Amino acid sequence: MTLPVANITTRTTCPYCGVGCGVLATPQPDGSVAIAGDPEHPANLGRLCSKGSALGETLGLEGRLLYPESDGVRVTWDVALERVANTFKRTINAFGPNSVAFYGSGQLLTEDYYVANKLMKGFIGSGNMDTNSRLCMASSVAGHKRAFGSDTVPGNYEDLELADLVVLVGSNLGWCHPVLYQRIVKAKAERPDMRVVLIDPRRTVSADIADLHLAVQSDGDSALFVGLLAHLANAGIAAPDFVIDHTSGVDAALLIAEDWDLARVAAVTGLAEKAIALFYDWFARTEKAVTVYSQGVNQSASGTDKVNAIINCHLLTGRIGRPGMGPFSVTGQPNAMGGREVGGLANTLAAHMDFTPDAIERVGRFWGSDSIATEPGLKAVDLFAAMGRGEIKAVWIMATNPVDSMPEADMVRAALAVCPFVVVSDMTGSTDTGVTAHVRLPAAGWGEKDGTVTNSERRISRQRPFLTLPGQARPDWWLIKEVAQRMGFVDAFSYANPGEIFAEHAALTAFENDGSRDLDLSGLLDADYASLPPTQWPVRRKPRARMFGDGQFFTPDGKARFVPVLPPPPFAPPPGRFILNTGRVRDHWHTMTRTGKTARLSAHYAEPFVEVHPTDAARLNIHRATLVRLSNRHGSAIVRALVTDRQRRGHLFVPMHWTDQFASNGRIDALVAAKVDPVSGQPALKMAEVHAEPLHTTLYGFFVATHRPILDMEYWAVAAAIGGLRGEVAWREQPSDWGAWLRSAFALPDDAQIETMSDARSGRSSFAVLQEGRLVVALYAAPDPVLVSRQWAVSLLSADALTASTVLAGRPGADMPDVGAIVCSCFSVGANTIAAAVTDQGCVTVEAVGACTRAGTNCGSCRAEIRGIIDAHCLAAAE
Ligand SMILES: Nc1nc2c(c(=O)[nH]1)N[C@H]1C(S)=C(S)[C@@H](COP(=O)(O)OP(=O)(O)OC[C@H]3O[C@@H](n4cnc5c(=O)[nH]c(N)nc54)[C@H](O)[C@@H]3O)O[C@H]1N2
Ligand SMILES: Nc1nc2c(c(=O)[nH]1)N[C@H]1C(S)=C(S)[C@@H](COP(=O)(O)OP(=O)(O)OC[C@H]3O[C@@H](n4cnc5c(=O)[nH]c(N)nc54)[C@H](O)[C@@H]3O)O[C@H]1N2
Ligand code: SF4
Ligand SMILES: [Mo]
Repeated sequence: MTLPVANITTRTTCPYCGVGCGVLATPQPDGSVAIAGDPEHPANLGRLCSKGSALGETLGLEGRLLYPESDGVRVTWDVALERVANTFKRTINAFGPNSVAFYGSGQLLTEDYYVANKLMKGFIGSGNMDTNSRLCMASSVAGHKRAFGSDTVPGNYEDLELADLVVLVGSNLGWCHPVLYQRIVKAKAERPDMRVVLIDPRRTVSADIADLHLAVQSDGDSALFVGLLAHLANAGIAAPDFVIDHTSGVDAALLIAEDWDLARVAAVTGLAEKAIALFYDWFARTEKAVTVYSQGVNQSASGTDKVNAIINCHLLTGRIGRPGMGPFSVTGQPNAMGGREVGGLANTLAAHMDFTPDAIERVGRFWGSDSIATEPGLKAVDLFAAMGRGEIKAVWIMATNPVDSMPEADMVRAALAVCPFVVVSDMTGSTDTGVTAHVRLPAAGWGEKDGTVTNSERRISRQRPFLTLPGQARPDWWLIKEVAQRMGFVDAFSYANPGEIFAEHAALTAFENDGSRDLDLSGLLDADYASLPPTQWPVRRKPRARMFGDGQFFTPDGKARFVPVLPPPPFAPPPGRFILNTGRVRDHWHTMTRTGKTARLSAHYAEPFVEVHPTDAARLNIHRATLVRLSNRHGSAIVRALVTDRQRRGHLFVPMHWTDQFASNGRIDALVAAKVDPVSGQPALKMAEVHAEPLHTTLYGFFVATHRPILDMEYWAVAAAIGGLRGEVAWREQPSDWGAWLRSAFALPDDAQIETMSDARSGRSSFAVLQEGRLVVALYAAPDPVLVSRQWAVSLLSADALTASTVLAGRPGADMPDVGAIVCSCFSVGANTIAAAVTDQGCVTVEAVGACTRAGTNCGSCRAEIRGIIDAHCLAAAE
């Protein structure tokens, strides 16, 4: 390959969320890469969110795993691959195929995933190939299969724009699917009659476009939708022809629903009857209704039931598969759908076929294998539990970081520690999972690899390379096929390129498919892989944009199934305990291996935090920005208090992103119990039960530095910053010798001059280390959370001709105004700048603030937050 060629633009797809935006990547003569939205991609029509826009900043090689390693020592590919193949072979010979496992990811490309699944299920002969989609989409998959007989997402993105009512359930679309959210924002601006209802225990930014926010009690969703089903039936909204001709089981579903009147729903959901009635009335009266749902639905011990409770309402009204209506599960990862398509979940075989005798025989024949697995393998939670018991003796983890993202994460870490052979293929070096591996294989990353992904609306798009492979990194499909061939499966894995793999995958979807299987790519068999345009499946003669509008489903009788759902009783933690809810922030992606590299994306939230309601905070003696310890019998975490009435009382919310690379004690999954949905096996990641208390802290600290310190203390968190990094720390005891502490933590030379300023009365101290007028370290310590402006301090790292007194003062001078916490990460515009535009320049609309400051004018992901600042200031002015 002769990549990269400066100024040549490559059409590719964003590697983050399941919206699947088209990206134009153009390497520049200076080695950087210009990123723009692809105006021709139907998912985004040129838009990108903050994470997509910052992709160019994540391509640096720092932190990358560039060479194969065996027991921590660099080795050749040959040595590493031989060891993997031989150890897997030996283990299988000694203990049988079910003693080994693969754990994959919705961040693999379809081609990578296909090869991994074929090796494990087709040739090793075990079902033990599961994926992080178990943590993500498994309940949606199970719910789809129960209702439709297939894992089919009926609608497409356009339906969200065509709808007159969009119901967001357990979805923070504004932050997690920002471009899709922007499409709704635009549609709503054009058609103000369009309504949006948000169902989420928290008032998230997505409430910005909501006409109604139902702050449902955790897991109250089933009750809410079962009540809705009853209301629709009673109000005569059912579509009798559709129900009779195209569905089965309605009576059983309605029998349960009849008991759920408003009062009962209100009692279980914690919502006011009036608010519930309004939602029911809107839903009943609006034919064009789309219900979008995500992790607040899936990641629950009753996740599959929640999915079916939603689908039941669409079936009863016949609102499915027609323009502007339908249930819509939005996928998280860029290729969550592709993984489901190839059979990446342990309970599917391949190409949307399950472990039925027919499918096993058919797929075995297609693959030319007589050792195909005949039964499902272990689902993620069971897989790591079995590993902990010594039953899994070799595992290969690909493109996922289970030591951070699995529930009971400390148990997962312990399981990996006792597993005799752990292989990790990743693009990043020391992840919390990577450090447990015996063999580490350097994978090619985004921009280097070549293949396809499928987004939430069943659209297959190409990811294309525009960078050369760094070091000895290789694409995932290549390393899996090399191991397969070394295990003796030479012919079945003789792929020369991803195009060949895709062709085989497409052929399998079409193989003996008389229309009884939803996934059918026969129309792509002769397609030119290199120039494949974004295409929705199924594609026989031509692609189909919507499914089920014709009332034809994939169940044996062709009818959709109502599933009777019995809502669970409300969960009340024991006195003194909180419900711990977890999820995402706008600018970070999961375990931060890529977004954590960029200063821009790290500025929005720079440390792990807990959202706590003011009443709960007061009761616990937790104040703004103090530190909080969360604990239960599984583990503990230390996070910063964010006191806010966006949160329900009795509930806490913590982001899932922080790892041991970025904080001393921020791995939130250490606290989440491995309780799973009985149907899907998906863990209830949104509902742990925790104890919360203020952390005993003598002194808080904040620093900026050119380099990363080594911190051995109860609380620290670091984040990328322009010119170095920034960090927060806390001491239980004040260091007795500050000079010694600084020298040791920041590895300063003995002769480094440490300038100091302290104020005995307030107990505040500042320290500065400068070299030729440039800052090396600035540290501010105080008995209360440090008030120094973070953005100002970070700007010191880029300043010349600094004096110690400027740094030590700890407060911006007139020449370096404090922009405040970063709101718009595209243009690094802070809250103070936006507030000044409101108060000094009279900007009272988001557009006016944008014209004045540029904030919110690129990706638009921060527009809701800008509106929040405007509202706060207008309110203050009115008071
Ligand atoms: N910025 C960003 N975007 C991402 C990702 C990321 O890491 N960062 N990850 C991607 C991935 S893989 C995924 S899966 C998606 C996830 O996308 P989302 O599901 O939208 O995101 P989450 O923040 O996990 O959870 C959504 C909401 O569920 C709510 N919730 C919790 N419990 C309940 C409940 O019982 N009922 C209801 N109705 N709501 C509840 C939470 O309060 C939260 O606001 O995001 C994708 N997009
Ligand atoms: N408490 C709580 N826990 C959660 C969730 C939650 O909401 N709350 N959400 C769950 C969900 S929905 C998800 S999807 C998971 C996500 O959790 P993970 O999958 O564990 O998180 P990532 O950080 O995305 O891990 C991806 C890894 O793959 C690497 N990588 C990136 N590209 C490639 C590639 O091309 N090849 C290879 N081999 N490696 C690559 C990255 O460096 C990184 O180490 O977390 C789950 N855990
Ligand atoms: S919405 Fe953002 S993160 Fe998701 S695919 Fe589009 S640009 Fe990427
Ligand atoms: Mo996910």
